[in-house]
Amino acid sequence: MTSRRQFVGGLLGAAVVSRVGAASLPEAPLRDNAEMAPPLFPTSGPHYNPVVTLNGWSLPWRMNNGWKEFHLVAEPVRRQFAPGMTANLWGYNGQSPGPTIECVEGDRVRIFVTNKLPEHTTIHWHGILLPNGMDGVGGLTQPHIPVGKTYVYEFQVKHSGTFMYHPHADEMVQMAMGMMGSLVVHPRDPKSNSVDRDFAFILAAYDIEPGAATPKVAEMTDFNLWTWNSRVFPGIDPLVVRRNDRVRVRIANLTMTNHPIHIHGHNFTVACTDGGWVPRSARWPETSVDIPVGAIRAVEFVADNPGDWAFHCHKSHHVMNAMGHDVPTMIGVDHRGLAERINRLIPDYMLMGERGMADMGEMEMPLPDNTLPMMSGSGPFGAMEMGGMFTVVKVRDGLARNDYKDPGWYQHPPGTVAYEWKGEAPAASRQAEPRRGPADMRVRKPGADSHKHH
Ligand SMILES: [Cu+2]
Repeated sequence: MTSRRQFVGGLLGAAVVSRVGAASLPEAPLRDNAEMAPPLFPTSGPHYNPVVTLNGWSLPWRMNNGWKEFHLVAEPVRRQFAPGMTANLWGYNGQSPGPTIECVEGDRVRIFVTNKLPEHTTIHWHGILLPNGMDGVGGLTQPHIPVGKTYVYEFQVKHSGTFMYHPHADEMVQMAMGMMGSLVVHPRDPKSNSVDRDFAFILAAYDIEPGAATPKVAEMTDFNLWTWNSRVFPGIDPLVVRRNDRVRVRIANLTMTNHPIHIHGHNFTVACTDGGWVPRSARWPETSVDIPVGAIRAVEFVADNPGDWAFHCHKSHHVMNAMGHDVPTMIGVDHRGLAERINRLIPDYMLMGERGMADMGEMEMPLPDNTLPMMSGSGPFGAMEMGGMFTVVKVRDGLARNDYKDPGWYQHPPGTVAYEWKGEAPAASRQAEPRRGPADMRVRKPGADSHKHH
């Protein structure tokens, strides 16, 4: 007790909070679906432009004597990855990832954490500068939160930026099961680093066998579902932005590998990491940003190019859904007649891959229940042959300020879409055969006196 009172006193000077102030638990709002919630505007304290969490939501809070109080409940959840596939995960307040926590630089934050998991847990506030005993490392800075118990974290938020929260207890299992959430601290001055649209999501990877629903928690490298906020394309929300909006996208990586996230039709700069804001003079233009493991990058761009722009991880295996990685390469193999013969034995059998794998984006091969096709999604021009870490930035004229509704596909102005050449096929020019002449073939014999040849 004494040490706790000393901590609070030391942090806040005279404004010591009585234990009675923390005695009643705030409500723990729940969510049972993966739809994007509208931004949660602050009802108290300094104004800020709230973030929008892809396929997620921000956690409501209550004010209590100058403290912003949140309540997280760690618990098993059901999370739909995309229509047709739902997983058994662990998360917070009904979903995985947990709700985004938003607060303001200087806020005094009190977060209640109730453990409804089958084992103990803690929460670490990744990137936040706080007193050691609030850091959430089980065994090192606090006892683990036992099953059924509620612990309280209290700290004053010292700097604005992009952070996250996750357990620091049985980490391999708890993070493989989806326990994570975004934590955004807005600057106290609303004009500082302000943008018009501010998106957040976390990169997470799962290994769920086709037909199964629970991740294999011991997997180290061979994941088959590459997700943004525990969603895969075509289940990931588009980033809907108004033309000429200044846009920020905050991306945290809790997978076991790096992800080069790439935008089409625009360039961006890295404006913020989990260490804080990048000085403007130190930002340079990019179209891909590599997000290292356990790190966060917030990129910013001006959405001045109307259209439907792909936004995705540039590792081509991360824009696919569950598949075996032991698929043989069949390009160039002549299958003619083979499918017919196999079909006499196995009626639904399909051969694939001899012309590439694009056919898989369109065909309907029977899949086990609760399994997504490897490549899916269709656009206005056909199958998109994507999955995993892929979505679309939809830049449109004339959207309302906080309108994030999917505006449908981009209507291209006439004459601005790649088109088929219908004239005579031109003779293809090829690079000339490399010249092979005596001059190129001249070699020196080992040991020969080279001077004689010149
Ligand atoms: Cu990736």
